[in-house]
Amino acid sequence: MKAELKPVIFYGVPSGCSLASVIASEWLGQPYHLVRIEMMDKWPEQFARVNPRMKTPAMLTAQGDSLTESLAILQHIGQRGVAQGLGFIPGTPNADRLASMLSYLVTDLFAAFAPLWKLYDAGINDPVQKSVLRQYGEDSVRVEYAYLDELLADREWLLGGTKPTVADAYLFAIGRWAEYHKLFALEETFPNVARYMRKLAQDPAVKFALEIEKNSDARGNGSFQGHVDIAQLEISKASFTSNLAAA
Ligand SMILES: N[C@@H](CCC(=O)N[C@@H](CS)C(=O)NCC(=O)O)C(=O)O
Repeated sequence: MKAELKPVIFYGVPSGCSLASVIASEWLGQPYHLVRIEMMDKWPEQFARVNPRMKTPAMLTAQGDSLTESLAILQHIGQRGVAQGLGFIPGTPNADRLASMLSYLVTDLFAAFAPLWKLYDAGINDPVQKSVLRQYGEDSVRVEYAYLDELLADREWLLGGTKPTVADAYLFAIGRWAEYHKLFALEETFPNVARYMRKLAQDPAVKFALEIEKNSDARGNGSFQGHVDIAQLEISKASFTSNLAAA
């Protein structure tokens, strides 16, 4: 069974950063499966073999290896999607630019939202703690959105090319959190980010990934091969707990 596996992406709802891995898989246009994780419910035990940290996204590659962390998964998809412009040949300046942008997004931008998720997930009741977390989160997000708004002023896509890369999938997945947490009026405050988000929201792969999150039976462009039951998957050790593979 292992050898026959198509890549499998484990995505989390509600509103997970894993949306990016689904969008990128759809843009790649090669067969893949999905496993849905309801993050507010009890997580399936088997998932610990894919990611012992119990976080989404995670992936089983076509070789059956588990791969965790958005950055690694998106780079993996990007390298398979050089022809589509999703990523670049390793060692080239554009590959460096993409790595740099992805690193910024998964560290600085993602981290800016951390206090807001803490507030959301931990059910904090103390009004002082609540207001400190809220203010700190909002201030941090504003700093990053100001940077992104300037960057996007004269470019259609994040890296300035003519096609979206995996970094655009990730920015859409995270960028929607400002609205989720009702932080500010995006259109008035950061018009370039707003325009960018509006444009991506019209993209068929993005629409598909959002429908999937809603648990609809969306079909996508034909590369999605359906959901699979995690219990049916043969899962070896997660990549970061394994030894280096022989070259
Ligand atoms: N460093 C990881 C973080 C992944 C992460 O925190 N995922 C969130 C969803 S966006 C999650 O799974 N949260 C569930 C939890 O922490 O219980 C990455 O970039 O992939």
